[in-house]
Amino acid sequence: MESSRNLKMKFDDLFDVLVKDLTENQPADTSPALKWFQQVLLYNVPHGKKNRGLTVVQSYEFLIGEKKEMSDEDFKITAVVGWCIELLQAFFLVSDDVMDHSITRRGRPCWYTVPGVGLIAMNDALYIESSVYKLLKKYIRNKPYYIDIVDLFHETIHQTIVGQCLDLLTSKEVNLDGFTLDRYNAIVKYKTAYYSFHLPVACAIYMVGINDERSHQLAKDILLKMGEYFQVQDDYLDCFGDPELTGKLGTDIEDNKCSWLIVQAWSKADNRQKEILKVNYGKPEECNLKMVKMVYEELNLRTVYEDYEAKSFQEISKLIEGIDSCLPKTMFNEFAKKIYKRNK
Ligand code: GPP
Ligand code: MG
Ligand code: MG
Ligand code: MG
Repeated sequence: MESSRNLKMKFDDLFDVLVKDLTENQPADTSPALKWFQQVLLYNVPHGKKNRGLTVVQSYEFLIGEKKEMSDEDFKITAVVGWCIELLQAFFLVSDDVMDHSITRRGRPCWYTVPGVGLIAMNDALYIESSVYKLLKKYIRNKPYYIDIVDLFHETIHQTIVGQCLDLLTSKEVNLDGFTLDRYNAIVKYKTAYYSFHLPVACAIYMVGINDERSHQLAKDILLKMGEYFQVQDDYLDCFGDPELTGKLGTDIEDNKCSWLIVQAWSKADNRQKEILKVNYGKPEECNLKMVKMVYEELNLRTVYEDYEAKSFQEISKLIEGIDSCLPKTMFNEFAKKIYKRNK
């Protein structure tokens, strides 16, 4: 099996090729758009952790088994599909940062705040999305799994948009009683878990030729659980993370988001604490933030989170242990290990 550093370097190298695919040999009368889009891609796509993209390649390696080497062709097409997920992620993040009024992303100003960009960012997001299908067509249109992968991308985008809609509508609630754990779980399943966890592995499963409903369902159950856990971490880091490491400044409290922290706080708070949360949650001033964070500290949410992390990791490990199909447990374990106790 390829060392993960080597694999990452080869994966990174492919990006320039894909940028060329999308911006060269196109109709000459679209030239200014192509130049612009090249900047969009360079700014927004390659600067993340790339976990989602790399997972397609790594999962494929696990699925073909220890004994077989991955061919150069296999590497290329799995990496292309991986980059398509990174493009999808860029499409979501460019849009999400506008909707969440965010300031920084991956350690740099959010794209819509860059001088000269503004709301062009909306079209840029759509441009990135539509490019995914250009690349899939160019590289895998003759493969037997082409239709499954294209369909999976369509389904996943739909699920993510539904999740984002739930996230945005819930953040308009004035009554914190609406921030239930059930609502929270629905938001994170749709807005994060499908595209971040289910999509990369499900692509790899299709690409090795596994089509049976049961294997796909089994993988989905475990991956959605991991995705839920990942978004709880994201919510925790929004408030308690180090922006130097996460590359972004939190906005959940100001944005009145149905974050894991407020769901926990609301369920544990006494009347005084509830009053403080009611007055200060969803407000923009520094003093409002401070009051909310004070209640979080009073309720020991850092410890509540650590307990959740340990419990959730155990639950996921148990689910993985129970796998009784051709899917390799190591594939899921590696994935779970990558995110356990993450700080970025
Ligand atoms: C993460 O939410 C979810 C997304 C980025 C999906 C966005 C979906 C769209 C259809 C636009 P988040 O706002 O907590 O992420 P972050 O903390 O990275 O801003
Ligand atoms: Mg958001
Ligand atoms: Mg956001
Ligand atoms: Mg967040």
